[in-house]
Amino acid sequence: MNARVLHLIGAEVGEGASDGGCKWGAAALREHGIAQGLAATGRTVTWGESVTAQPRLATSRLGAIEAFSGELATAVEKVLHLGQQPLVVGGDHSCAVGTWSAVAETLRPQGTLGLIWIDAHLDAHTPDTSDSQAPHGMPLAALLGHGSEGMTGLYGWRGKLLPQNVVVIGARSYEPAEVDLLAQLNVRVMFMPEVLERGFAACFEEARQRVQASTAGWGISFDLDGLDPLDAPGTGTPVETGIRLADALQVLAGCSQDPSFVAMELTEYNPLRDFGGRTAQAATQLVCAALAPAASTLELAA
Ligand code: HAR
Ligand code: MN
Ligand code: MN
Ligand code: MN
Repeated sequence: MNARVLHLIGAEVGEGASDGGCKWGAAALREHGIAQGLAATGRTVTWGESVTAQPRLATSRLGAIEAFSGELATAVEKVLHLGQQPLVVGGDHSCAVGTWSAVAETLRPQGTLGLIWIDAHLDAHTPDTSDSQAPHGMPLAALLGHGSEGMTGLYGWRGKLLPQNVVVIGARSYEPAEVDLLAQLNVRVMFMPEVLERGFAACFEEARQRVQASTAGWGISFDLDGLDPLDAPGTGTPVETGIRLADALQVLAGCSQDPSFVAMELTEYNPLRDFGGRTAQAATQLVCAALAPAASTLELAA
């Protein structure tokens, strides 16, 4: 079973998006009982401090995200050094820079980081290509080493993710410059038509094998807008025809039991658009499925 303490870190950031509602996502999920839900699966759960973006201290939106990324990375690194498993609860998806930079830095003595990126978007803009200039449209490019110095250069090195170690699943809303960058780098992108044709299970299995091969550890960055808005309407930027919740729950079940699974991140929950709390429920179910210890191995270990 997964005996590691699961350590939730709130990433209170909405400044990366045009609609700042995701800033309240972590607090709302905490209020909703996401930690209690996880504890009920049998995991030992702790919720430390949340990290809050401070736009007033920055001269630009990008500057605010850069400063926040460093602070979040420090919090995530601390949790990893304790031997615990981080679950970063967003927050807009710009938080991925801090989360995965810290994981990559911590894994560095052993090897590289593998990452499954579930999202309706590609998040592969740089400040040079983005029309919206929204930093939450840039974190994947930044982790691959492309973008502003403040987003790419945490810990003094670039390329936290190697192109062959990341797979994007569920993309269906993007601009040509993002497709070009990822194609040029040879990143495997499973666009939504492929997911619909092959099924999410087959896609996730291929992705898992790829991110596990020759890496020192792997994780999942789950942007809730990867799900179909029928199941998760409460996100910053919903896009129709996504991954169905029932499929995601079945496929992610128990994936953190893999000894090389290091961390998870859940992003883009916007409580201001979550009428009736359906998305908070979906988000809770998702992390519970992915992070639950196996009932059978739990008995073996006892
Ligand atoms: N591609 C658009 C932009 O850069 C959309 C931004 C991304 N939104 C997200 N990220 N929710 O996954 O403006
Ligand atoms: Mn995203
Ligand atoms: Mn370290
Ligand atoms: Mn998205």
